[in-house]
Amino acid sequence: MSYKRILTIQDISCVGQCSLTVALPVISACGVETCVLPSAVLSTHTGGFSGFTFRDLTEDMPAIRAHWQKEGIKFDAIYTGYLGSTKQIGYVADVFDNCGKEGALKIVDPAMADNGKLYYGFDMEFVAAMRGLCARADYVVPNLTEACFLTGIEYREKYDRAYIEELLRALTALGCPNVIFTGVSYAEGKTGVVVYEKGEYSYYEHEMLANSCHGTGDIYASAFVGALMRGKCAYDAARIAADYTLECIRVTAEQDNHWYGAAFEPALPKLIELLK
Ligand code: PXL
Repeated sequence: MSYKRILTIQDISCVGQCSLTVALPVISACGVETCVLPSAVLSTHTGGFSGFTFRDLTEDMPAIRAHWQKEGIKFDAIYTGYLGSTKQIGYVADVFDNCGKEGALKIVDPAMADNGKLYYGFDMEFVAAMRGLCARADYVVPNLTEACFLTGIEYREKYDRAYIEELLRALTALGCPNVIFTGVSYAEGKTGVVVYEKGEYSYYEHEMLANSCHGTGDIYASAFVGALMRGKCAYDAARIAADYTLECIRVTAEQDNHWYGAAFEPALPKLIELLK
């Protein structure tokens, strides 16, 4: 049986341990062929560095897609992360429509916000376009802030299960049947991930570590996609991704002044172990 081939669409931050520099090694370590469509090239990510360069690759996308179509190149799944422009989201929708094999899974990480705020450079027009992309996805992988921007529900730091369920219903009302909702915390010292599949709610709770790192959303979503493509069910993929991300955060805490990302590389053997 041939192994799976996926396409991931997100930026290359040359330095910063996020987006493609995470997705490529993490999904490859899961034993899945990982093809890329870079959305933009930045010298670093935008979360803490200043003066970074940004080359938007929006206008390269239609020709890349057309070449793949001419060559008959198709993918078993398409997974999107940080995108470079509002206009680009339209081209990504076109890739969804034309580059997936029959039944290809579409996974959208609406990577655009955290801690109650949009990332640098994004606006409400981008959010509206991202809402449309989520409507075409089989799975969306938002954090709390992204879920709030997508649904228009007010962001809260303190919440209960009723609030999370309201967000889940509003997210699925956008048109996406399944939500992998990260960073949901109901108890002090604990956090976890909600897996909401076709209206069924399940929750994987784990320890909340004292340190947090930039880029863990990308590590999480990439490990989730890799595990899903290895044939795990959504709940198991969500659990494996959570355990791996926790290990990455633990390893990062042992490093001196590693502020710009998570040290995910030394933890890759753990991910491979979790997949067995
Ligand atoms: O980790 C999300 C991400 C991806 N790519 C770029 C970013 C960020 C978050 O800040 O700036 C360029």
